Amino acid sequence: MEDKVLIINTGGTIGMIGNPLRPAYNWKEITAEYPVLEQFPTDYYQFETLIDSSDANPEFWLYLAEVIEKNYNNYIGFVILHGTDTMAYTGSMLSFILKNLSKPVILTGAQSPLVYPRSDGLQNLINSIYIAGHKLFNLPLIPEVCICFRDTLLRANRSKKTDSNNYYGFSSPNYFPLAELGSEIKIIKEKILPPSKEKFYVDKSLNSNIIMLELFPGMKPKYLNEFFKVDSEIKALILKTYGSGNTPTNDDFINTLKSISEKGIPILDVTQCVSGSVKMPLYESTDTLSKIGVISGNDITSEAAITKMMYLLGKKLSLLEIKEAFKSSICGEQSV
Ligand code: ASN
Repeated sequence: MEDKVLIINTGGTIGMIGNPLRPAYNWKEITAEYPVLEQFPTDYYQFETLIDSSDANPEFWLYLAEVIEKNYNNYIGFVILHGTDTMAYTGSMLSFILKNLSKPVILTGAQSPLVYPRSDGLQNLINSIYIAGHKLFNLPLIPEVCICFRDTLLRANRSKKTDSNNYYGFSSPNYFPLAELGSEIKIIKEKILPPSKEKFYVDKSLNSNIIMLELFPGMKPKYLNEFFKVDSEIKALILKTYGSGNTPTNDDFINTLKSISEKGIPILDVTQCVSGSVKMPLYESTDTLSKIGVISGNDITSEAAITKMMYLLGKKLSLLEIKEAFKSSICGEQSV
C-alpha cells in the first residue's frame, strides 16, 4: 500500500458538509460532494469523535501520533484534516514526537466549510494529497510535518495562524515556505530537512504542566507569584515578552522572576512579535533576565515553544538540559 496516502480526519471546518453544517459522516459523504477526490490514491481514517480544534490537547496529539505510527509502514505519506485554530500547535507537537520521520505528514484545513462553493478546502486538500503522495505526482519527498494552506507549504513548527478569516490563514514569518503551490508546485529543496534513516517511532512522554503568560503594561507581578505558591504543580513558565525579549525592569517584577527561577523552574522568553527574535542580552532588561537564568527562545514561535517545553519536560530533563535544548534545534523549529 506504499502507493497510497492516508487521510486522517480529526475534525475542524474542512470536513463540514450539509445544510445546516455538520461534520461529514465518512469519506463517501465528502466525495459525494466532490467526486474529483475519488480519483486520488487515498485511504481514509476518521476519528470517532471529530473535534473543533480548540479542544485539542496532549491526549489528542498522542492518539493522532499513534494512528500515524500504526499505519506508518503502509503509506507513502499522511494528510491530516484538522481545524485551523490549533493546527500550528498540533503540527509543532507532531514534529517533536514523530521521531526519525522519513515521510511527509501534511496538516491541512479550511477557513470555510467544504460545502460552500467558494471554500478554500478543496484546493488545500488536493495540494496536501500531492505533497504527501510526492513520487506518485513526480514531486520530491518532503519528510517533515508541514502545514499546507492556500498557496504555501510551511514547516509546521515555524507556522502560525495569522489571520482568522483570510484564505492566507497561515504564515511562517521566521522561515521560508518549503514550497510554493501555484499553477506549478515549486519545492525549495535547500530548506527541507533530510529524511531519517533510523527506525520511526513515537516519543510519547509529554508533560503539560506549563503556563504561558503574555506581558502587558500594568501587569501585577503578584498575580504571577500566585501561580507559583508552595504547592504549585507548574513545571515551566513561558513569558511572551515585548520586542526582542524585554520585560518590565522594576524590582517587584524581576524579584518575582528570580524567586521562580530559584525554585528550579525554567522560564522561557519568547517574543510577542509575530516575527523576529529574542536577543539576549541586547537591552538592560534582557541582560538582567539572562543573569537570573531566563532562557532565550530566540526566534521560536510560541506554539513551538509550548509544545517543545511539554516534550522536554516529559523527558524529565534537568534545568540545565532544558536550557541547552533551547540553544539548539530538534527539528528545525528555531535558528541556532
Ligand atoms: N474552529 C475551527 C477549528 O479550529 C476553525 C476552522 O477549522 N476553520 O476547528
